Amino acid sequence: MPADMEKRPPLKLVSGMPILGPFAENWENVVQFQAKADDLLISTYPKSGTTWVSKIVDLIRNGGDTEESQNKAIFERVPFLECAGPSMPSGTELLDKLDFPRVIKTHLPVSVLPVSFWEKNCKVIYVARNAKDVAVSYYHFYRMAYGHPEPGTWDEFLNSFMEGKVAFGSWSSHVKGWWKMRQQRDILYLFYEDMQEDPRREIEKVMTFLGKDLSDEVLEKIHQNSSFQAMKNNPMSNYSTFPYMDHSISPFMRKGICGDWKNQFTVSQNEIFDEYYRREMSDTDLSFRM
Ligand code: PPS
Repeated sequence: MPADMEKRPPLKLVSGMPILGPFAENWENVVQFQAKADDLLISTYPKSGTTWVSKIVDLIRNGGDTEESQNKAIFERVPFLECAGPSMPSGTELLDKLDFPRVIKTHLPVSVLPVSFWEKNCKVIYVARNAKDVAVSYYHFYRMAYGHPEPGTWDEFLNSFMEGKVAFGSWSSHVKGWWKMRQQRDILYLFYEDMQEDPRREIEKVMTFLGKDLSDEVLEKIHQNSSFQAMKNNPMSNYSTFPYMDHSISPFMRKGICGDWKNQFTVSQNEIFDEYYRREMSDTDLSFRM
């Protein structure tokens, strides 16, 4: 960990949303960020498949050239807009230096996305994942990524998650907000569960959205190189070169499966969560496969 980094700083609020402390300090640069019309935004609630879809987009844009995609880590090729911390360039600094057209990662809900993305009508790929698997993945991520506060016990973390008192706030507002926005904007809304079910089909959806036409052979190469195992073994996509993470506590590329929540939730936690879920999702036609 960089010496000047405060270990596990508390979350701070920006526009009512909890965010990592160092991110809050760079917030003004995020608000002022000037998107360009050909920027592509990858937006997700944390732990929903951001890195996976980033890798797929990167490979598609390079026509399946795996060597090109290897010359920098994925978090440098697809900078994280609101990321900031001591001893590292912020997302906005990385983006200022990146060649155009850029691919940009964000976890921001629609309500606080910098206005330039809307003004420039940027294309967006949104990936959503079922709330139970997100909560489990997020808990293990909190444990290993010490830019976050202590997660507490799993039960405590799950309560914080349901209360929206985790970094980037409420899961349900996030997925619903972007779901609604897709009716007005150029947004490809994907589901992690669909990507698991048929990665080739979802890769083709992304390809079409990006206006590309790649051969079966290239698509198969992209499929292979973006598989969980290939990404886990690849230091350029497994976050092993990123500071502030201890992969010996829990690897970034942890399990990469659907339904891991069944190994983590108790019967009683599941009942309480189902009740929370019904309440939160009663006003939307957005649905998830658990
Ligand atoms: S982050 O930190 O919010 O950007 O994390 P994010 O990339 O959104 O999500 C991490 C979870 O996605 C899993 N993952 C994958 N699953 C299947 N296939 C591939 N290729 C893949 N790449 C990443 C990763 O393992 C995390 O999920 P869990 O459930 O913790 O394993």
